[in-house]
Amino acid sequence: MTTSQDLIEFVKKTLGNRKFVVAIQSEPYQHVRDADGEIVMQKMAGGAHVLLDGVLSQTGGLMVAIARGNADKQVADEKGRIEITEGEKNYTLKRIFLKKNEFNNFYFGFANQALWPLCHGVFVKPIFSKEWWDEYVEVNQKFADAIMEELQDEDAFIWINDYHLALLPRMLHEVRPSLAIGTFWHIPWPTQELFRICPWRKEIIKGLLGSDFISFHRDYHVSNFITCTRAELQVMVDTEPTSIKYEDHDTKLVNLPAGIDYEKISNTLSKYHSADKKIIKKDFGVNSEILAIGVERVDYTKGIPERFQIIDRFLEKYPEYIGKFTYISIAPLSRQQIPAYKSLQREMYDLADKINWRYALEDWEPIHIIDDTVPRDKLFAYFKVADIGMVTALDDGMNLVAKEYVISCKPDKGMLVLSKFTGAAKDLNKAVLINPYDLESSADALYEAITMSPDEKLKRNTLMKETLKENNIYKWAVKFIRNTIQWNEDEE
Ligand code: ADQ
Repeated sequence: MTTSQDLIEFVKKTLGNRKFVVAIQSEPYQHVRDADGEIVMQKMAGGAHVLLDGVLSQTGGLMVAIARGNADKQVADEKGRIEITEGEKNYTLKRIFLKKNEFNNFYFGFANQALWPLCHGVFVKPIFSKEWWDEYVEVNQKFADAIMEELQDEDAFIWINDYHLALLPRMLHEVRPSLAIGTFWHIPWPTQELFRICPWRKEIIKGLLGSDFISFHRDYHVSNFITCTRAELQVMVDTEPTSIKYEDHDTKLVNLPAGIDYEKISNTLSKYHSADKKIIKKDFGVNSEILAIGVERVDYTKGIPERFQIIDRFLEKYPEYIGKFTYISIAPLSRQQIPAYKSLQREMYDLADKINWRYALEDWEPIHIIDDTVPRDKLFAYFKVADIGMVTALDDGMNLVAKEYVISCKPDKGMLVLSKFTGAAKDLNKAVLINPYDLESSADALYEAITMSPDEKLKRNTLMKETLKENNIYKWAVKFIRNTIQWNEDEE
């Protein structure tokens, strides 16, 4: 197993004098004023920055991200920098401050109403606005400027993250070709039939091909990217190893599924070794014989209404569970400025009301929604006591929650019901896999998970836990850095 210490030593040896820089849209920590006017630091929920905060808090380095908190400026220096001392090691967070209008066009506009639906196969139509696109280009340029301001003459390894920053690799490569640039695309890459509708598809691909190395969670995302690139640009594609040559610059591509911090989660859980379902009763007032849990931002890619319909069909088909089975949804609202998210929120609450009304008993109803983030250690404790973890995403790059549930659950008691359409389904193939669009078979799968014998659960969870322990976040980070540096050095 690769440890945090292995990563630290690897970075020291491999990066040498290069600075370690991470570019990511959302900062992992924001500063806000609380009700008494005091400035407090809050940890943000979300996939990519949870991972990258986990890496930088071990290695140290610089993270460049957009400021979100209303007191972010007050605590930063004149260049927007602040030291993060939450992890084992300090790292510097450099905040980019955007005007409201810039943020709206960049984030709620192009990133989340054009690219997000374009890349997820979930039948939500992307919207392409020239005004949003122009701002997207501008904000990518601001990231490039902020990074170069910090680098001055230094050389660096730059780890760029996700669909918000597709143009940044080329912008940096053009200013300084010697930079080692790796890009991790955390969401799916669509097929050519879908991607070709984007008016700025060439610019997006050209932007990404400024990287020395690009990786995705799954191999079919890599294949889709290559097909799209071939259709749009004059490129040479090599297969051993997979790489694309465009205008004299080679970019290597590999699928590299993200791992999570197995050790840290296990250590956190030791605090809750005697936890039982009373913690759910205490925190949410819910008493349940069979407890299922789902955790995510409210997002149409996560299949939340489908999950409720699966529960509805399950209770209809297996009425012996009425009064015994309870589902808790920990689902903070997100991206509420976007109409598709507002209507999803309405749909989700209406559906939960309808199902609850249908089955409610005097002191029991099947679905409870908690619309807030919860501290991560508490989250793992809830996973530990839940009999069922439910991940029903309609399309998802990876889905870290699925992995967090498997690490946290009691091996002979818990079982994950997992959508086949998540990147996580490859590593977690001993979970009960479902097609969330198929309500009938998914309701049966939920029944199968609930009634599975403790021996079978133990066998399956042990195998999955071993896989997660082996392929952890540190191994992922080492592979990502190694690939980027090697490929960059081969180019020189
Ligand atoms: P996301 O779409 O944000 O990530 P996910 O991978 O599930 O989704 O990560 C969410 C993270 O936020 C998890 O660590 C989870 O524990 C935490 N979280 C979610 N809701 C929470 C809540 N209510 N309270 C506290 N914590 C909460 C994107 C891609 C994914 C990919 C990741 C990483 O969409 O496919 O897995 O990046 O690459």
